[in-house]
Amino acid sequence: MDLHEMDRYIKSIIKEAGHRIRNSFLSDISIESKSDADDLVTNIDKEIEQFFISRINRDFPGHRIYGEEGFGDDIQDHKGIIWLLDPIDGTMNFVHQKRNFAISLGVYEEGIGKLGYIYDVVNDDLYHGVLGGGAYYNDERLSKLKDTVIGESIIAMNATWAVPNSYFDHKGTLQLIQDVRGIRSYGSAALELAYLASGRVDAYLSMRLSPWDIAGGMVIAGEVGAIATNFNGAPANLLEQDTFLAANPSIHSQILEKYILPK
Ligand code: 2AM
Ligand code: CA
Ligand code: CA
Ligand code: CA
Repeated sequence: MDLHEMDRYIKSIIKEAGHRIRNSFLSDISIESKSDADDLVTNIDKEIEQFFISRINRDFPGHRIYGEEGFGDDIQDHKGIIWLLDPIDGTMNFVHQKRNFAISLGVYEEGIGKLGYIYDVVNDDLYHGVLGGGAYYNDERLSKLKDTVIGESIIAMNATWAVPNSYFDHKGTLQLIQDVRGIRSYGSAALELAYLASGRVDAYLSMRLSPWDIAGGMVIAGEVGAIATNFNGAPANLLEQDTFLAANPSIHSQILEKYILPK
């Protein structure tokens, strides 16, 4: 695959999708719940996923698509070229705030992330990464992450993980909150990874993310030296939902070992 040519193509369809999403603010959107009352999806999430799929199928026959809303392929393995797409990451923000959401896209070949994109639609800010070619914020090259320490770090984390939950002992995350400089919750995993890559936060963690939430961001964050694993320290497998920690390399293992406590 010609990464340079695909990069140009992807940027143009992402910008077109962003235009469609911004236009949707002018008309009524229909909102439904998925797994529970707070897990929202709109007709725009679905339409944008279908827009990408029709373009990719037309222009890259043979590539497969793994999208949150289920209009793509049934992906059970890493074979060939797979586009991992979240048409709107941060749907709750899209519905309630009309900002703080993103299009998230990663292109993987045989399980290896080659291209990654996170598009902050309302701010028209594009983060992207090319394997071996660097990470960029609106085409400005992002520098490698500089070493830090827990006490001077800002961690992005949903408050849900600091109260008793079924995944991990929340006493660990409570201690982390006390030890770091600050905590931020943006409500979009993709944006949180973009902020890690651009040095605005030093780590992002979640007990429950899906492949399309992290696929694009992993390529971008990887290019500036961030480390991304599940809570067992294993690489994210990108086939199913899992725990997730992406961090500045100087604090990644410390967060896992000291603050992520199994139940
Ligand atoms: P979404 O908006 O695409 O659904 C919010 O903290 C982050 O978690 C968002 O990236 C959101 O993605 C994701 N998220 C929301 N509900 C989720 C769920 N039930 N399972 C997994 N991820 C979820
Ligand atoms: Ca969703
Ligand atoms: Ca998502
Ligand atoms: Ca989504």
